[in-house]
Amino acid sequence: MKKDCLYLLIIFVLTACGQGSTNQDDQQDTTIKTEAIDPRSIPGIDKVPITDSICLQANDDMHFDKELFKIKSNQKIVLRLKNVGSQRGMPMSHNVVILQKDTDIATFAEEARSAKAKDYIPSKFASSIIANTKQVSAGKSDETTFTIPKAGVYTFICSFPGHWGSMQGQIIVE
Ligand SMILES: [Cu+2]
Repeated sequence: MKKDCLYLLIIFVLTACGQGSTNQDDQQDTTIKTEAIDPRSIPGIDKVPITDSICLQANDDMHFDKELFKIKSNQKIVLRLKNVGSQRGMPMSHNVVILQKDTDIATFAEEARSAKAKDYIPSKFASSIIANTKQVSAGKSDETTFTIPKAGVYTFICSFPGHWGSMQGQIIVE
């Protein structure tokens, strides 16, 4: 009789543990939003030189002129954006926002859409932003500096509504 009870207890504990770990896995799936990208898997990365200045141009076709950069960790980097779009017709403004590795880009961009008064920089996501330039209109430019302490692959986008899909690139930090 005693033995039976012990078996039952063991079965119960095993089942409980099993369920526990399943729940934990489910939770992990929803918390991790973006998988860590292996820098070696990025095409053309070998040919990108290490730089200490990220200089971008943005145009009316909603594209940056460059989309891949390589920098060193813990080094002061200059971030510069020039809007080379037309100053006639319907002028378009752009910015550059460098995001933390684990940022859900689509959610960030959606939040930015409603932050017009803040230059499309959503205050709710302040901790996800490593650096950003101002929104610059055609013919204008803006500059800032930043440092990234941790190696990895970081994404930058233009947070003007509807631009991030085509206006994005990656910074590989070594
Ligand atoms: Cu833009």
